[in-house]
Amino acid sequence: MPLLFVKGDITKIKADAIVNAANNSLLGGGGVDGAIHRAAGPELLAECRTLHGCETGEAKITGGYRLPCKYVIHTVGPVYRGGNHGEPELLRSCYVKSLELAAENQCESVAFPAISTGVYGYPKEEAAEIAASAAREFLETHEMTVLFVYYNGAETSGRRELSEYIRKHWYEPSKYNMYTVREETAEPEAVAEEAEDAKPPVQDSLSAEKRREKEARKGVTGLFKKRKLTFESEAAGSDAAVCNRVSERRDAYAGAAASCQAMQAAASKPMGAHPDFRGMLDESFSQMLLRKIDESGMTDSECYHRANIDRKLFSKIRSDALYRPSKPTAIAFAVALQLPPAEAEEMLKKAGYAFSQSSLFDVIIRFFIERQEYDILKINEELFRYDQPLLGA
Ligand code: AR6
Repeated sequence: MPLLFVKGDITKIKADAIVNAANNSLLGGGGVDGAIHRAAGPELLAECRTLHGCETGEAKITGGYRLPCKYVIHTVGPVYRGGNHGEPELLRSCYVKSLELAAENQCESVAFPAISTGVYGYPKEEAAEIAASAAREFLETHEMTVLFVYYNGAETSGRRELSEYIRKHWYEPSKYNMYTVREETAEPEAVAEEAEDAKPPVQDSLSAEKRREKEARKGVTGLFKKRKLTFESEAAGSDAAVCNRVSERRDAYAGAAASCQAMQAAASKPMGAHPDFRGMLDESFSQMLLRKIDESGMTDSECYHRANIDRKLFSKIRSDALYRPSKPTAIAFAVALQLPPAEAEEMLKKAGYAFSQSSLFDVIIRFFIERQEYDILKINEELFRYDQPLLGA
């Protein structure tokens, strides 16, 4: 049931069915249509001839021939003429009819290109919204994996506020320089030494011997510093290493702070007033998730659908109180439950994670949670645009 985004060429996708953005004749053309016919071979055209065309907004199915899929579903998107000529309904219908055909043919996975957004000129952002909402609605009642294949990754144009937010909040690892690294790692002696070095020289008052001694010391210090700088610039060069170190430390602090708070809370309770020690045990991720689902009034399936998580994974989490989900899965549930920022952070902490400013993924998620925007498909579209892991399965 998940909805996924992939970059690439749809003719290479190994799904049960791929969808072709065809024209009314179904006899091939340019764009994705041309690419599909070229990759499938002439047998596809021969079968298409037997179908006698297709109406706009409808879909027809053929074999996949030399493609790595069982079927090709041909659908004809509307030509965009300003949006007031039934284009949204027709485009939606392309997705719905194609999905229905896939289900009738027992497909477990189906891949779509961005129909009508090429030669037919449909604005990419609007087309992406229609595609996502049609697929989402369909997936509420069907178990299927739907892939949206973006050919050059530019089928949607992205949110300007998000890019501004990222610029402001992302502690971009590649921008780490030795000074920022140093802030993280500086030891008091190093700082003192630097301050000492910055003082103007007072050589006049030194004897020749003392001067020699000082020079020698400076030499050693210089050497030491050089080595230190080398180490630092190496660390700065290895973005991932620096990033990991910093976020590990932040995670550790977050963990320590949480335990501290828990201890303080436990200590502030009067002795003997709480004989039930279960209250003092930490609630696990799975327990918190189930509690939050109950509190929200959602059913389990509503929740995992909204989280873009499949039923099997949800059952695993449900039946194992100590299950430790991946960070994207934990966040997917926080988003599905529409948790405000503090609770989302708490849920993440239960799974052993914390938000970090040095992670682009985290910054994007925070952008949406702070604005209380919980549409997982929109979040995934942006994550996808920035080459980040997607939420859910
Ligand atoms: N894989 C995935 N997506 C692709 C590929 C590919 N190999 N090639 C192009 N796209 P278009 P339309 C994307 O023009 O607008 C044909 O001639 C492309 O970037 O193929 O529905 C038909 O015969 C774009 O976002 O289809 C019709 O006459 C999207 O696929 C007419 O074009 C759709 O672009 C249909 O026009």
